[in-house]
Amino acid sequence: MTRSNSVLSSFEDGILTLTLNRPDKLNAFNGEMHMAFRKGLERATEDDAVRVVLLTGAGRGFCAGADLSDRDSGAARDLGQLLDTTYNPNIRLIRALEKPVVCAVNGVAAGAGANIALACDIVIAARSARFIQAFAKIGLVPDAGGSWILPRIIGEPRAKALAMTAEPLGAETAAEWGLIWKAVEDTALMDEARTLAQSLATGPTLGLGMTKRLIHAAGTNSLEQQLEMEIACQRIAGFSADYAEGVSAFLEKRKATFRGQ
Ligand code: T3D
Repeated sequence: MTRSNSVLSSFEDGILTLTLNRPDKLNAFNGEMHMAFRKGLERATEDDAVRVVLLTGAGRGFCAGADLSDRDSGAARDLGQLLDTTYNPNIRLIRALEKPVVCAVNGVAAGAGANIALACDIVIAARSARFIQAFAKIGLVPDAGGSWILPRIIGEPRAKALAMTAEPLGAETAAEWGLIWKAVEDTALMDEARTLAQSLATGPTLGLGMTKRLIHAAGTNSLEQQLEMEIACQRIAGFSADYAEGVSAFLEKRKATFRGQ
């Protein structure tokens, strides 16, 4: 395990686990934490041994968004520039990473903390967790990609209501609305998340990465463009070692051993 002051990073069996670690502040982001998180995501991008990222939080919260405790109330500050250099590069890294990113939301996810979770590929939350678009409470707008992803996955009416009221949304309702994959018992969260990560880490990483790329592209592609993209990706997948192994394993009635290539 390597330790920055604010993000714990451990690597085992193809899984890079990143744990947001400022529990006394419900893992709210300060500058150092943004940089440590970015380092972890860059490692996930560059290191072929990493086949899955598992993101979670230490303590009772997942992430309370921006650390507001270092702000002088009323002091002017260019938050646009702050987003440009902190949250946005990390959201881009999560979305562009051609490997699954599993998010285990262990407690409250507020503001940018909620939207970082929603940028991940498969989100599992503890039943007691809440998602709060807290921005309106302090006069801000949804950021960290929230204004983009919320209407896409839950539709405008619910996205607007969540963003304008800043009402907490419980994990079970979040799952019913399709905002996340599922809500599980608090005590089962990390076991479920690790089991899922282990299964993905022994999966056909190349194909899983292209699956992510295809699903992202579907948001803006026409059917024709998407069909063309499926041809291109399936061509690559069809020449992969994992496809050959998957078919052999099926024919030989055994479990496939995918190498992610
Ligand atoms: O400004 C920019 O950087 C631009 C980018 C903005 C992106 C954003 O994320 S804006 C939204 C910022 N986040 C919030 O507004 C959420 C603020 N927090 C809360 O509303 C509540 O803490 C929660 C609803 C998340 C949880 O409530 P609760 O009752 O479970 O816990 P608590 O008692 O409020 O918090 C526990 C501790 O964490 C407490 O510290 P203390 O009193 O024990 O010393 C609290 O101050 C601290 N904490 C919680 N959130 C933050 C925080 N400290 C700093 N920054 C926080 N965001």
